[in-house]
Amino acid sequence: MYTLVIGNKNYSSWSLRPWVLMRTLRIDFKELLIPFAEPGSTELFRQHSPSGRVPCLHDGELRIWDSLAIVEYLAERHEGVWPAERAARAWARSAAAEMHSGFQALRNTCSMTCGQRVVLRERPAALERDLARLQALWQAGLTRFGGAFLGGQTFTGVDAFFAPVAFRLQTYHLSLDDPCDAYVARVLALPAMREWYEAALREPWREAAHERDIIDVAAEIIDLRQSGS
Ligand SMILES: N[C@@H](CCC(=O)N[C@@H](CS)C(=O)NCC(=O)O)C(=O)O
Repeated sequence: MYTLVIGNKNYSSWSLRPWVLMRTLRIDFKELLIPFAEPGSTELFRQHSPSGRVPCLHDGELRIWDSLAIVEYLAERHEGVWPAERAARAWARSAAAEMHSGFQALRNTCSMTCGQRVVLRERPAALERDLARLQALWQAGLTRFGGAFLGGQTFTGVDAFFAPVAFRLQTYHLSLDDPCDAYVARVLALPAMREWYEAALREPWREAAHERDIIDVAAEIIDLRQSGS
């Protein structure tokens, strides 16, 4: 059986991608969660992942690190990781790659924290540009392939790549147009997303660097995490 090594569910956007894909596609795996910045965690990250970063998939002796490499590895072994239709698959891979290497302002201003609700102090122009591109990209996928999801009727790798964005939009009260907001609601309602979210709320860890990133951009914060303030 696979083992998927991940970080904190509240913060680790990269970990969420393969996790939600594997859960939704019913690809069996054991989860190994290593919390950030706990005593010994740096050594554990290095022990379980060649890059010292998560996610990392273990398949027997094989180590596959980086969320995009993991999804491509899974696509070689399991049906449904990418859309079946060639044009949809090409589009889905392009959109996932764009997410993987882009959307810096969205990532930097709105770091993932599933269990908080944050009113931003300001919305920098670069963030507005990322949101406009996100909306155009999602509109294209939703209209072109006629599905509830970006590459068609079923949840595939491209949706997994944007799943952390759904949490970010919820956390920071960011809204797009109606079809895109409906897509966000659909993604957030998936059983796997609910499972991740509930687990994030129960996590006891607070990592100083992540918490600081959020305080730095916030005008107002509501913490929904257990024992949150
Ligand atoms: N491009 C990588 C990024 C992985 C990454 O940056 N992971 C972060 C957590 S979300 C990490 O492991 N940070 C630990 C550290 O920097 O020590 C991927 O897609 O997997």
